[in-house]
Amino acid sequence: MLVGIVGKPNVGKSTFFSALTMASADIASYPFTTIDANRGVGYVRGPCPHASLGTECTPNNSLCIGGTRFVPIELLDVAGLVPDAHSGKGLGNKFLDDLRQAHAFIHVVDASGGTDFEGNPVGLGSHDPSMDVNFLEQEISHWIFGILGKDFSKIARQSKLAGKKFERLMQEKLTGLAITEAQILSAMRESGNDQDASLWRDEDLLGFCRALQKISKPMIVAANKADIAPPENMDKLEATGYPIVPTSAEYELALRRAAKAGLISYTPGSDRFEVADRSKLNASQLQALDTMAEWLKGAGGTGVQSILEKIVFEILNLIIVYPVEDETKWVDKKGKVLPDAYLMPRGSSAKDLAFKVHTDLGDNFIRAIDGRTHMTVGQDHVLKENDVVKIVARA
Ligand SMILES: Nc1nc2c(ncn2[C@@H]2O[C@H](COP(=O)(O)OP(=O)(O)O)[C@@H](O)[C@H]2O)c(=O)[nH]1
Ligand SMILES: [Mg+2]
Repeated sequence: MLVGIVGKPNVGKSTFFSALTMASADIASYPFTTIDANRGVGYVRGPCPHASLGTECTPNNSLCIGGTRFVPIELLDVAGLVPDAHSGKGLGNKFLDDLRQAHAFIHVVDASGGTDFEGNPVGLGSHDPSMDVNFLEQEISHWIFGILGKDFSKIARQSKLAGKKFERLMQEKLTGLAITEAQILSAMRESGNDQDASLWRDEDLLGFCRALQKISKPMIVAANKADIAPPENMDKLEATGYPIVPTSAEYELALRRAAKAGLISYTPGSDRFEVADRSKLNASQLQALDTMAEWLKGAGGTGVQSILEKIVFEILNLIIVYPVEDETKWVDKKGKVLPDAYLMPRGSSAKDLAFKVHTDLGDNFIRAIDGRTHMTVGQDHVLKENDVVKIVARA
């Protein structure tokens, strides 16, 4: 799962990325990966089922701290995007290339209104941030249009004459964009373009690309710099109809740093923190912490951790499930307890999980066993949040 952090320059993308990928003191004691300067790992959280087992777990692909399972999400800090990037403006094409693999985007905007369209600093409140919200989706759909447009009439002809599946040909054309055939079919339905593709006009294709962007690369807006944003800007952003979460990347980063240095105890996502020992801090540190504490209380948290969880659990609509080899002890072949946490789309079946673990396991699927009820279930059995499941397959 890869989430791209996107937006124009100077809105706080890198601050956001640093905060999300900064391991807390607890996490840092586990081996984890920083992939490179702008690719790193953040986490989403769920309650670990080990509590109901009565033994500790021994995770493999995720972490467990105090009963909370941390499931890694790859994050990409993308170079700043300016309007008309799809036609090569700014770092346009490099930027778009970076986004190919992303499954979703966090669009960071400067809710304080202190940066213009190009990302230059301007007086606080002088730029309306709601003007920034739309352009990014347009860039992405124009970019998809640019890729399909060139060969579209050929694809349409091929599918008609050779009887090849249209969505298969389209998907091949979009190879590497992390777009599935099912998403292409839904985009055709949603944009009302499900008739013979050789009859599509340019605007039909663009409509299709818009729908495909929304379905395959969903977006959530981080109304960043919320710590200094005028309230009316939040209202303007809300009025765009996009999912909006007020965030302060700056505060989140400061809090994670302070926690790492042992000055405070702070759980990302929380609306409070504890100062370890006030006598160890100087007056300006204390004042900075008090300002943040006051703001956090009103805002309910910095929004940085919660926006990642919102996009994963609510917008991508994923659930965490745990495949095991032994449905009574919840272990794998090597005896590791609840080794792997998988993110699966809500509504996935037992067989989908088998395929996710390994193609062979999917191909040879016989049945599954629910680790809690010990009931046997069939391939179509729909998985629930936090399920522990054994897959039985032909050897
Ligand atoms: N007040 C405030 N400033 C922020 C926040 N996030 C980032 N900044 C500041 O905005 C400027 C640009 O941040 P940066 O992360 O480099 O933006 P990028 O160009 O989008 O990657 C820096 O001066 C940051 O300190 C925030 O949440 N609140
Ligand atoms: Mg940056």
